[in-house]
Amino acid sequence: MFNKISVTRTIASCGTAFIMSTGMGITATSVQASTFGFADIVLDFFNSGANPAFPNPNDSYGGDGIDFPVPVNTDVVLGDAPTNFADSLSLPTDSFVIVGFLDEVIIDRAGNDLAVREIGGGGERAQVFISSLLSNDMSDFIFLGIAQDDLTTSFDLGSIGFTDPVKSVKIVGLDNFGGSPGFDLVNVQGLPGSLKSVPEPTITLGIGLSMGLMGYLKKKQSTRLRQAKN
Ligand SMILES: [Ca+2]
Ligand SMILES: [Ca+2]
Ligand SMILES: [Ca+2]
Repeated sequence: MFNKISVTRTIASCGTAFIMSTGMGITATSVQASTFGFADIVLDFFNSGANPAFPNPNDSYGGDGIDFPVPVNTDVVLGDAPTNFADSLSLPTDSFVIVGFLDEVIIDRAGNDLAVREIGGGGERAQVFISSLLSNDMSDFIFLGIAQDDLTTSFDLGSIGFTDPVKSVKIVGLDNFGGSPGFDLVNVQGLPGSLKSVPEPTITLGIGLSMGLMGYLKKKQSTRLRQAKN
């Protein structure tokens, strides 16, 4: 099934926060300010309940940079995490999160293209799947590789011959290891040499509108000048 999500965006304040709605029954669980090179939106999340302390499908837990396991918002995996005290979302066995890229796509260039960061060495592993669509339909995804614990695992799209631009990444936990059971996802990144920026529809529209308005004002001004001269 074709499951491309139609995305409409409204810049809520100063262009730093987005209100987003998606089609195809997908609820954007959270959105952060646009961050070039890093995932921008959580497209889907599922908690398997493999950790009995957090039994419900929507329970999201992980580390807040100090304590773990504690309830965290799924959007902790969005954007950059520049410090060692990064917050993280734990994915116990069969739990998953799908993140989307909005202001960039990731394309296959020489060497590694995409990176997944985990925090805390507990031997955790996770499967990484990619899609050229903004999608939460598993049939749109293809397996890329296994991400490891306590470091940034980098992947080469060329290793599976994937030549389309990547827009979504799905991470699936494989175990309940570690103090916060499961794979502790910090963030998902397109590596600098493999990024292609995508124009912001609303901003493009805004520029178009303001250019139109400027043209209108200029016209009005010249009409007024002409009238004054006459
Ligand atoms: Ca981004
Ligand atoms: Ca860990
Ligand atoms: Ca590559």
